Formats: sequence, structure tokens, C-alpha cells
Amino acid sequence: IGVLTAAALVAAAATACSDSGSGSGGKIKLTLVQGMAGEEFYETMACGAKRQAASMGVDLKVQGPQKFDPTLQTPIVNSVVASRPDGMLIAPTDTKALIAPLKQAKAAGIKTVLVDTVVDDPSIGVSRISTDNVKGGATAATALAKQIGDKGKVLVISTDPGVSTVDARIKGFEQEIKANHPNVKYVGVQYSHNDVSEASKIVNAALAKDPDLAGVFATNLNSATGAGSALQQAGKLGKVKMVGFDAGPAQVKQLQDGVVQALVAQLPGDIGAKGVEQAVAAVKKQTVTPSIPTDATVVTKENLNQPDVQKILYKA
Ligand code: T6T
Repeated sequence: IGVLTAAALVAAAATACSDSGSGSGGKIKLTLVQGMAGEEFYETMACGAKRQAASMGVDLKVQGPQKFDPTLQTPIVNSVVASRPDGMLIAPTDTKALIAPLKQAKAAGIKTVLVDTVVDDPSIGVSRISTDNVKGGATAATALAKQIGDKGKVLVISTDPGVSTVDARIKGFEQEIKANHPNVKYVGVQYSHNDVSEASKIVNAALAKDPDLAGVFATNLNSATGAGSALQQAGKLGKVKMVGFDAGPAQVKQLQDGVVQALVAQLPGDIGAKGVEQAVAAVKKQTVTPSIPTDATVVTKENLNQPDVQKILYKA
């Protein structure tokens, strides 16, 4: 086996993530609607989906709003529905607001697969593929409790209520603290609207209110980036411990710098690839799996450099 040069590796990566078959006739046509364009979790998901689409000879387009916001995602769904693909993979940005547009997709005969997030209507989505987020939240609670010696105040930073994934992570976190950590005092959840600077502000205000804050659980990428930089700027490194969901480049840097002690890494590439598989099966009227859980891995400084951990870190 030859050794790939750096240039060849870049070329291979570009090939793996480039759009597959642009609209050639006769192919199954799918569109992936991301929760947010350009964000590492959803770009890694797109990469997995594109690779799978290329291997199955399927045409896949990818679109997403500039912000994680149902008022920006809804018009994208409407235009995808108007373009009549055979199937759509979507990460809905709100459990309720996206129900009506997704009903339109169903009425138009578009096979829809929910990737990552879901809506509160079980009739939508021929298949739903995501991390077990309740379990992931509980895992984060266990990791944070261990870091703080199982005592002290802990705060959760999330995005917005009504986002299925992060709501489930909060639920799992709360349940685990309540059930198994009597000396950990949960001071509640605050919402950053998925905005890095808002997450920082929240942590700064929390530190002013509770100078003895012991730990923070950040439920996704932007929450963690903002919360971590606030801890860093406040000189709280090592004093306030943090666990974050997701493993983008900024989170890995924070882990290396001792800002965050553990990450719960998802498998967005697998979610995208399985989404394509299920959508194609639905279009071909083959057997579809209604619910597919994907794995989560706790990443720490200790296991960060293991090859099996390196390969699950999100792409930049
Ligand atoms: O945590 C992921 C995703 O699972 C969640 O639904 C929204 O936030 C992320 O995209 C990370 O920022």
C-alpha cells in the first residue's frame, strides 16, 4: 500500500465531500437540509451523506440556513418541496415550526428522513436517525460530576427550547444528577440562542451570581465555544470544570488547553450516510428502519490521540 502524499489526501477528501452527480437523468434525487450551513456538525454530516450518495449512484444536493433558525429553514424546505426531489434528509430546527412544511413534503410524495433532530409528529419521517441524546446528556452529567468531585453547583447552557436534541440532552443530564449525585446542586439551564457570544455572557453572569460555580455542561458546539472562552477569560480554568457535547476543532483545542475536561462526540458522518441509505430504500419501496440510534463517545485528553478517537472528530 502506497503512502498518500498530503496533496493526494486533500484531493481524496475533496472528492469524498464533493456534490455527487449533478442532476443527471434517471438517478434518484435527494436533498439534505442541514440545521445550519457551514457548521462543523452539519458539514461533517453532509460529507458522510455525499460519500454514501456517490457510492450508491444517487444525486444529492445540500442546503441549509445561515443560522439555526426555523424562520430561515422553513423557506428552504418550501423551495426543496417545490423542486420535487424523490427524498429529503432534514435536521428540523424546531419540534413544532417544521411540522407544517414537512407535511407539505409528505403530501408531495417526498420521502423524508429525519437526521439528528426530530419534530413532534410521529407521522413525519420514514426513518429517524440520531444519537441517543438522553443517554448522552446522562453521560455528560456523570463525566462532569466526576470532574467536580461529585459536589457543587452546576449550570447547563443550551440553545433554545424546542430543539429535540439539546432538550433531550438536558433531560438526561437532569435525570442523572437527580438520581445519582445528591451533593451536586443543579442551578438550571440558560439559553444562548445558539450564539457564541451569548453563551459567554451567560457564563460571565453566572460566575458573578455564583462565584462558587463548580461545573458547566454545554449542550452543543456554539454553547461550548462561548462558555469555554468565558471561563478562560475569567481565569477560571481548572476551577470551574466543563463538559461539552460535540467535537469540532474549537472544542478539541479547548480540550487540549484544559478549558474543557470531556467532550461527548457524535457521529454526524454516519448519521448522514445512514440517512441516504434509508431515503434510497424508501424511494425504492424497500424495507426502511424507522429508528436508528448512532453512537456517542466520551473524548478526554487521555484518549484524544487514539486513532479510533481521532477519526470521529468533526471536520473543520
Ligand atoms: O449538537 C449538534 C446537533 O446534534 C444539534 O442538534 C444542534 O447543534 C449541533 O449541530 C452542534 O452545534
